[in-house]
Amino acid sequence: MHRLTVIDSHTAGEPTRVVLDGFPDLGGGSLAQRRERFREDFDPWRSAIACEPRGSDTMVGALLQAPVDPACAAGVIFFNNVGYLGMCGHGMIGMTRTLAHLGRIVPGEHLIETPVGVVGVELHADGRVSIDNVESHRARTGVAVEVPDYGTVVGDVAWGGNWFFITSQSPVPLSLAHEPALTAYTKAIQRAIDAAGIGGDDGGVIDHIEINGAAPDGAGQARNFVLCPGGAYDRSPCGTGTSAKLACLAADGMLGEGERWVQQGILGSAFEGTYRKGDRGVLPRITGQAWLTGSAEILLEPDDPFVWGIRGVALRP
Ligand code: PYC
Repeated sequence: MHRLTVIDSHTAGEPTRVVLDGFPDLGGGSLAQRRERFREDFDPWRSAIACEPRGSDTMVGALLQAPVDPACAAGVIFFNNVGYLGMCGHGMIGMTRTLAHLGRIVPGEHLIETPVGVVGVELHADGRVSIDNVESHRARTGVAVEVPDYGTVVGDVAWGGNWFFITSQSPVPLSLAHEPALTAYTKAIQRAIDAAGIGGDDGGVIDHIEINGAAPDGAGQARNFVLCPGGAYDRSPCGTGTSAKLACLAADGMLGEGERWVQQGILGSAFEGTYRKGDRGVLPRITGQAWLTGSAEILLEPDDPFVWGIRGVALRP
């Protein structure tokens, strides 16, 4: 029997499972190289940890790694029910909360290595966490996609640590009661984007679809609905999605440097965002809060027919 030590948390409703011990050695090299080794040689471990029966379609795993740069407090590789994430905002907030719980970091600023670059985190004395995300930018605006049953949908393609297609068009209000309709709509957009071969400006796959509009609760804030690659919607406002949105707002001149943006997710829980100007786009700072939900030993019994998890199905082959 194999044992893995994990700590679970949720950030604004979206779960994170930090893997502390028991994972096979991925060797040295950059976090991007180690993520490729994880993908090629140890992918069943991903589904064993993130998928049912131990996880769920919404679970994001965070494999703790030793950083290459000694100035960093830790390294991390994020993964989910169908694959790997470049960065994960809610996951970084959850992991920071977990490192604080373990006494590995104290309130203040720290650096964390990810496969897409170094991210700054600030643990505040009140338990909130700010992340200084990777530079985010809008690659294209006014991208029109023909979406069967929905017609022409126009949106932006933007990077926030993952690639997003962001539209303000929604067939229904952005409330949880409409989740099945929002999921069906965003899945249809994802299929149309794949069919049209639309990608990021580095050739990266757009694997997150975000609808962004006014919150229907009268708070005067923005609300989003974000479809993640494995077909589940983000319960949080999505840290990388909020970063991509900040890049679009900055490019449109609708939000100034240092101005505060409150971004609700579909549950109504919120992140705060601000940005500084970057070389190419914006340097987003996203603030939110995570709560611990569990501390466990995951057991992998060799004769369990689902020892490697019930695998999720990605929206694309
Ligand atoms: O918070 O960046 C995020 C995120 C990505 C996927 C799920 N959450």
